[in-house]
Amino acid sequence: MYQLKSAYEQFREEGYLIFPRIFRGQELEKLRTACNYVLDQFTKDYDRQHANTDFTNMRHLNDSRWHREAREHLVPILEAIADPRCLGPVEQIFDGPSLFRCTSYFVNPRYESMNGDWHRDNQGQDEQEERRRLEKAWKGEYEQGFGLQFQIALVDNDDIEYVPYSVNRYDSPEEAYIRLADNKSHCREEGMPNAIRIALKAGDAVVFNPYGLHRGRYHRDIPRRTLMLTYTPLHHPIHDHFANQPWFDEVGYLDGLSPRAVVYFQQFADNYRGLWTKQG
Ligand SMILES: O=C(O)CCC(=O)C(=O)O
Ligand SMILES: [Fe+2]
Repeated sequence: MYQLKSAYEQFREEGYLIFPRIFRGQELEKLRTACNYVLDQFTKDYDRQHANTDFTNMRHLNDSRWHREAREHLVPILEAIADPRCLGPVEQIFDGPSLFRCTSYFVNPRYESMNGDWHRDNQGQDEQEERRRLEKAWKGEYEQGFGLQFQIALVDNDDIEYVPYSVNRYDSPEEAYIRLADNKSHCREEGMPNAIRIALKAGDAVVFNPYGLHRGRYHRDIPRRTLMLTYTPLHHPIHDHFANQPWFDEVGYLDGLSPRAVVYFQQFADNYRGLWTKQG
C-alpha cells in the first residue's frame, strides 16, 4: 500500500519541504508591503553609512524602531510569524512546539551579481565533526542550537539551489570536489550533481535543512524579496543576540494582535527577557 511520508519524515530524509501558497491575495500583498516598508527605511540608513555597497539581507523587521509612525505594517509581520500556516509545518518537523527566534529579509543586491558558494551550514570544522553533526540532523536531534528557517517568497524567485537527500550523508567525491577541494576554489562552479533549483511563486514557502548541500544566488537583475522566519524547538532556545529583542517588552508592542499571536510572543519574551534586562 502506498503511504505518504509525514512532513517530519520527508524533511528528515530529503532535507526540504515546499508549502505552496501559504499566503495569497490581499494578505500576501499586505505582508509584502509591510516588509518593503521596513526595507525602504533600512536601505536609507544603510546607504548613509555604506554608500554604494550591497547588502543581501537584513534582520529584525519587527524591531519597533521601524514602526514608530504606525503599527499598520508591524501587525501583518507579527501575525505571519505566529500564523498556524507557518507554525504548523514547523512544529510537524520539530515533532513538538516551537519558539520564535528572529526574522530576516533576503533581497537582491543592487550593484554586483554573484553566485553563492556551495556549502553546508555545519561546515568549517574538521570532517569528523561535520559527519557527527550530520548524523545528529539525520536522527532529528535538533538540540544543538538548531533553528528552522522558514522562507516565504514575496515575489517569484528561484535563488536557492539544494541537493535533496544530501543531509543524510557525507559528500560524494563529485560533491566534495565542488564544495571543498583546492581550498574551496571550485565552490561556485556549475555542475553539482542532482541539485535542484527551488522555484517559488510569490506566497510559497520553503523550509530546508541548512546542513544539506545548498547555495543562494545573488543577482542584481533577479528580484528577490524573501521573508525568512526562524524558529527553534520550544525547549531548546538559543540565548544569543538574535533573540535579544527588547522591543517585545515595550508598552503596547503587542496591541492589536490576535490572542493566539499575543500568547506566542509572550512565550518568546518570557524565554528571553533575561537577555535584555541584563543589559538594560
Ligand atoms: O537564502 C539564501 O540565499 C541562502 C542562505 C543560506 O545559505 C542559509 O540560510 O543557510
Ligand atoms: Fe547556508
